[in-house]
Amino acid sequence: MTTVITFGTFDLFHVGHLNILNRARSLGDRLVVGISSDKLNAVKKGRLPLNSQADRMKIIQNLRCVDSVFLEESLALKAEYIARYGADILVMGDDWQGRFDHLSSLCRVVYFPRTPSVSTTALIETIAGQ
Ligand code: C2G
Repeated sequence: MTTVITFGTFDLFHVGHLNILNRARSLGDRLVVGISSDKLNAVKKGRLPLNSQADRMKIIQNLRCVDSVFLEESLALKAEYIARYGADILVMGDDWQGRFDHLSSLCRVVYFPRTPSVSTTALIETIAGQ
């Protein structure tokens, strides 16, 4: 059984998120998703997500392509999460290209191209401009 792991905030869930999760799942038999905690986002992006971590976890957990979710509490714990969930492959979007190459001694590391023209930031800017 091949286990795939990926990480993200998945705030204001959109088709770019769905595409990468479906592509990640297609590489293996089981997809485990680390959802960035509210606290981690405050550090990482300097603001809280609009949807709470509990709601973001609930949405991702209920997707057909996802087998299980957990809370990602720190960017520095990837090796621990890979070991804990027995991941064979780590998938990230190519905005993270090269950033996780050091984990390739633990599992295969794959970067997929981002879906163009859609992002949580663009959605927030569009809504704010209405
Ligand atoms: N993504 C994508 N296409 C988009 C937007 C996002 O493929 N148009 C991908 C990102 O590359 C990422 C995933 O969707 O792999 C989740 O994106 P975000 O919610 O923005 O999460 P991010 O801030 O990249 O958090 O430990 C790493 C972080 O937790 C990843």
